Amino acid sequence: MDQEIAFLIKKEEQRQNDNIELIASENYPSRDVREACGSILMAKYAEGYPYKRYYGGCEYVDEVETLAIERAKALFHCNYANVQPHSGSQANYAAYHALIPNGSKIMALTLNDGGHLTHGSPVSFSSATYRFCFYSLGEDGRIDYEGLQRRLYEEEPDLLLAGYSAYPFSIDFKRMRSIVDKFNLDKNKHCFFMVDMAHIAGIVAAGLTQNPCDYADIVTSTTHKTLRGPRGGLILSNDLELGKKINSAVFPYTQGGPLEHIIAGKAICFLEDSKPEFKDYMARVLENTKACNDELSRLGCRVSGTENHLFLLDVLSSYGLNGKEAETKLGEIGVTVNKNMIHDDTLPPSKCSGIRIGFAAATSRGASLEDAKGVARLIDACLKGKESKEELINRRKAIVSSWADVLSL
Ligand code: DSN
Repeated sequence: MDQEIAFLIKKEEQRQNDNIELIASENYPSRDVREACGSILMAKYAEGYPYKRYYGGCEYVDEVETLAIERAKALFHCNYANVQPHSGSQANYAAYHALIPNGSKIMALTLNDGGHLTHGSPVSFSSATYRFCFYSLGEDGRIDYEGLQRRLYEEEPDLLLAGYSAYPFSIDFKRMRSIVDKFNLDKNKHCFFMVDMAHIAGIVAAGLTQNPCDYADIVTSTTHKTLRGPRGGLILSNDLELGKKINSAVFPYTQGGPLEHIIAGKAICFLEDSKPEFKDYMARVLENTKACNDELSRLGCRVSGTENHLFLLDVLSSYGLNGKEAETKLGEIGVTVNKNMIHDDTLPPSKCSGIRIGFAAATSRGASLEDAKGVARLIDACLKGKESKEELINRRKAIVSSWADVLSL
């Protein structure tokens, strides 16, 4: 009926099929997930929680949400899950509220070093509601755990926050827990430890990195990045008393009616992610990301290195371009990335010295190790500006030609 919107959806589908998608926070959900999210469940109001709703007629959505909760708990080996947050930002909002009163102090990593808007950026609710202080990365671009410990004793925060949006290395959650425990003991404090695992949730689900649920008081996530689910948020814990506070913090404190159609999509994604095929997929994501990083390094570029699904390419020192320029040049040949601050960045966030490259989405479509290296060579050729746009576009088309259609996944 609505030709204008139908046309735009078709164009976006075509763009997704034609392009090489390297935005590290994007991915393609399965057809089952998409169908659940477009289902008639979206017509149902269900404020409250399963079997304790403010509306009648919730008998089926109660079962949907219960399945989503149980599958999330099984996938991440924890005792409590809230599947209602509409997004990662809202999950963080509710998690902070459940843990600490307004005005409390949170210690996080800055946005410039790979943090997130909700981790204390001046333009986010987080810095208006809480006092933030920050820890930083070491010279090598990795978390400086000793520096973090020093900052904890200097700042005496009420909450330590880990988990990042542009950090290419594994995170030692176990070490952070022991730093917080020691601080609490030495100072007779009760600093909480929270992890926002939105970017790496799929790697955690596949058992290929430390599970923050084993160490943090609360773990928040999104479901649409490495997890390959619908767009949405998730909160996990092993503390059932805290779980009651999280429930009230999500509804009614920050949200109204849950999106039961999206919760159905989350339930399907948690089931898909529990299969051996998902573990294989996630291992391939890590291999592809490393192959692309290493090939760019072999070509003489300054790259961050990687132990997860993303890495950073310093386009300023490698090509004399800023991140915005590199993003635009690559966009013109159908390679989609985002500009990103790098660890020792000298440019403002509107320009940045780097781009962030992730392989979760491309691997979902079937990108091989050879493709990952080919993508590196394509990026290099494009940013060097030595080939015509037409030649570069043909190279991109050749790489994508064997990949799956995004609607077939
Ligand atoms: N905006 C997301 C990202 O691109 O990493 C994080 O929420």
